[in-house]
Amino acid sequence: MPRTALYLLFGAMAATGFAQKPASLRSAAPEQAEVYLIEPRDGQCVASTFTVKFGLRGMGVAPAGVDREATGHHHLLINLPELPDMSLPLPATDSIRHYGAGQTETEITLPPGEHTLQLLLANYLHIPHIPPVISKKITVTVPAAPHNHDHNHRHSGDNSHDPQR
Ligand SMILES: [Cu+2]
Repeated sequence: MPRTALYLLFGAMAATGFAQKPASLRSAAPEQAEVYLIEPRDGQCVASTFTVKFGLRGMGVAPAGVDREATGHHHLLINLPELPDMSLPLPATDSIRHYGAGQTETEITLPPGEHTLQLLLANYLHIPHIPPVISKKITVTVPAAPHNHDHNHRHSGDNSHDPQR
């Protein structure tokens, strides 16, 4: 996906004289545009595999590659410590997932522990808007697997059946 975007980018640079107009590949976001997580909520405990629902106000969703004003596609940032360069196409990694078909929800699987989730919209070339349309970062917790709980329970139970007592 990003490789395709880069080829498009370089093609556009060659065609339009990139040196004079470096901002032309970025798209303007309407002032009131807002992206947010509908589900899960901040601080929620979730199963290891759970649904993430993307919310968007003041803009529309369009698939990657479709250049339409005031639209973009969603990117889910998972446990991303530092935001990427907002002036370049977003890379596609385990921590930066693209929903270039125009999806508004997904299902992800994460190991036990605390995780952060954040949404970032980007234009048809996977480049964030001006200004970037980005959600608040939320934290969710995947509890330790149930069999661990049973295991702990057995060991912390009373010792009344201990033959040595
Ligand atoms: Cu993208």
